[in-house]
Amino acid sequence: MILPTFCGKDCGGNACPLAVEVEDGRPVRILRNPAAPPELAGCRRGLDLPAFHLSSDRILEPLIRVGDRGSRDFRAASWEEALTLVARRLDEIRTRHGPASILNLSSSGSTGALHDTQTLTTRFLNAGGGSTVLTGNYSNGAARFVLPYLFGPDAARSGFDPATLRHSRLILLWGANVLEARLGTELPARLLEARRNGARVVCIDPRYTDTARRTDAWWIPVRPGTDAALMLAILHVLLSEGLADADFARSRSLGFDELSAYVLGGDGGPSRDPAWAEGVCGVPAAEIRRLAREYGRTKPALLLPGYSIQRVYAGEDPFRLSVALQLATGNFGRPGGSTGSINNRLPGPRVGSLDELRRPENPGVPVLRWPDAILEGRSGGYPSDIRAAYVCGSNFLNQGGDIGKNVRAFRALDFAVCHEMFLTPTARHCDVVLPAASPLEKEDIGIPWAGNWLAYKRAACPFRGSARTDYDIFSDLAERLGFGDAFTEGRSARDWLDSFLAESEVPDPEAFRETGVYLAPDQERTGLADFAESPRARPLGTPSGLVELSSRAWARDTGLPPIPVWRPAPEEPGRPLLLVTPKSPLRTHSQGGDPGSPAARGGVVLSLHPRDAAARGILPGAEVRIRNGRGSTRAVAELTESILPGTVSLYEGSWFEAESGASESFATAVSDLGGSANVLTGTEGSPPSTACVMHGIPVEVERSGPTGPVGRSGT
Ligand SMILES: Nc1nc2c(c(=O)[nH]1)N[C@H]1C(S)=C(S)[C@@H](COP(=O)(O)OP(=O)(O)OC[C@H]3O[C@@H](n4cnc5c(=O)[nH]c(N)nc54)[C@H](O)[C@@H]3O)O[C@H]1N2
Ligand SMILES: Nc1nc2c(c(=O)[nH]1)N[C@H]1C(S)=C(S)[C@@H](COP(=O)(O)OP(=O)(O)OC[C@H]3O[C@@H](n4cnc5c(=O)[nH]c(N)nc54)[C@H](O)[C@@H]3O)O[C@H]1N2
Ligand SMILES: [Mo]
Repeated sequence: MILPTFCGKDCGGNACPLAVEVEDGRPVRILRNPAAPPELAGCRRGLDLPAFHLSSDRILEPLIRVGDRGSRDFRAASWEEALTLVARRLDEIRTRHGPASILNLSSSGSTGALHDTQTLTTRFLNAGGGSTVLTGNYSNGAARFVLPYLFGPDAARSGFDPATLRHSRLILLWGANVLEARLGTELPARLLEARRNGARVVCIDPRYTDTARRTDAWWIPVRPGTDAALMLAILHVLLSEGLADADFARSRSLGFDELSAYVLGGDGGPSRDPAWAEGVCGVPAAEIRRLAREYGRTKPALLLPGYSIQRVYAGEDPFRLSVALQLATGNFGRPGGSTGSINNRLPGPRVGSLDELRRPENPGVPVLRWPDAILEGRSGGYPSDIRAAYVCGSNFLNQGGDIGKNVRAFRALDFAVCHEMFLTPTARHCDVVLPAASPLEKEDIGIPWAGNWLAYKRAACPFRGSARTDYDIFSDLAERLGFGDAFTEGRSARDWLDSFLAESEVPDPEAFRETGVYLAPDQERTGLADFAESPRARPLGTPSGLVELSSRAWARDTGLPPIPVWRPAPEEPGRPLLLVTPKSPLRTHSQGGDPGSPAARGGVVLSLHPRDAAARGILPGAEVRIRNGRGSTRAVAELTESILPGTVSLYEGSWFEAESGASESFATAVSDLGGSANVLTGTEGSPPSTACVMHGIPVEVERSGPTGPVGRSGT
């Protein structure tokens, strides 16, 4: 039997239309969905769905912790016992300390119109009286913070459809590794198509990625966290060599002249020219000039900023400058161009989805600061004293900054419960772990990360063990806690899906359920094209009606200059290397980040330049330690010319494994054996958005263990 399916992972695709071949209730393999256009192809992570579903590491029954937090000591329990315990503990804590004493620690382990782990958790907690919630996100927190200052509410339609790449002559992938770390299902195919049609691709990235290799790109290695300086210098060349379309920019933005004056040194500071930028970002001045000239002369040019360039210190400004560059070159809002905003900001097809039952009174904490909020509470200036955490679809102990602090925070909780498929580092710190259904065990409507289409899947396989869907777990718990009706509104999962389709623009829901794909009529939208065409007739919802490159609101709210400026990160003496922690092409975040996983091929690798290795006596394949003041972790050295000297790279998502086991105090620097990048990152974040800083982390690397190769086994 072959059925339409999709992963529903928060992987940059989310709902790639796939098909699964099932035999006797077991998934055999994943195929392309024949009803989907070839551009909507899946990736290797989708092909791994059966392996995850069938994995012998899956949790198949409820677990109750019997050892220390962080240990693997759990005992199996019945659903009855486990849910009775969870209901009792949540009820006690909420009654004694109020709803805000429960922290919603959910994320996007599963996405979809119904089985969206974040929405389900929020709905459950809100139906029961509320909770403390997390604000912003780890993905694009700095960009989301700053874009409304530029575009007002129109930030929500500032992206582009990937099909518009067919018009592009030049494509600037600025920290966007789209063939390995997807930013939408369709982008890889459209990028390769544009390349075949002769568009030139530029990859601005400290690593020479597969994306650069496969598009034969012009590689511009840049020091992590310095893109704003490079952007300012490009603007300098455009302005001083008469390549800027100043009339276009002036008529569509506020502050172009103010920004130009800053670039030219009119603020009394240095001229932000290529020679200045070379000293900051490491790109030779002559190369910057060549890039600026090619960018200024080739139209249309599409600038796609990856989220990486804002997951750094002062990551707000590169996003304002990418918009400024698209305005300065006249590419803003033109087909084959872009606004310079994040790509997935265009509305998808109309379809119903589960409602969070919003409670505006819920106190909020910036996501990066969740451990601080637990540890410090109201006395530390946070809005609530947190006693319990509800974890669902997240592995935040591993994925949030500063793992040592995250462990301390979990230890300070009275109670923590989680729904999981695997015993992740976060799950190991919970009191109760409830077995969650796999993507192949659920029926849902898939809402893609980007694009004007929808996917659909039926439950292809029966539940393994006693796993249940998050919806069913929450329904049961809500019933026990006395708010079952508020949570379910008397509907089954099937009833909800019927109602979502009834509210949708999908003309033939039965055909959609059969094929698993619906394409909306317009597949080639250019965000803010109407405004770019006639800025007076179609003003934006900003105070000036224009793109606010200079924003009074920004200056008022943040105390920073109204225009984007270069804000250097604080230096850390003795830590000369800058660590980047990008996405692995093999996995979605930490899913498969454990050594036994089907996606763990190759072990934990630190990529570094031979020059940096030689200076430290590190041979290829040697075991190394990467350390800074927060902690240290371990990897196997890969020496490569495909990385800028001075930068080292460790994929995010490997599972944390404390060197001295669960008994360690974690009061001082944490020693990790698992290759988990976040023992090295912090929770301070980038001012003013408090967004996470996960690239450009100052570290030192040293040889550890035997001097010779230890093979690629990793941990
Ligand atoms: N395979 C895979 N793809 C994914 C995901 C996944 O887990 N796995 N997750 C999805 C999610 S949730 C998100 S939010 C997005 C995130 O997407 P991004 O944030 O764009 O992804 P990253 O891999 O962090 O970074 C992309 C590239 O930027 C480079 N880079 C790092 N620092 C800098 C810098 O300072 N300047 C420049 N110019 N380049 C830099 C990295 O070397 C990397 O090649 O990815 C999505 N796609
Ligand atoms: N150092 C560093 N850290 C990073 C990043 C980085 O670039 N560098 N990237 C950040 C980004 S962009 C993001 S979005 C976050 C992601 O961080 P998380 O949101 O924590 O993502 P995952 O690690 O994928 O964890 C999702 C969990 O959900 C579980 N799961 C899967 N399906 C289901 C289901 O149906 N139900 C339930 N209940 N659980 C399920 C999975 O097994 C997995 O353990 O990580 C951030 N952390
Ligand atoms: Mo993300």
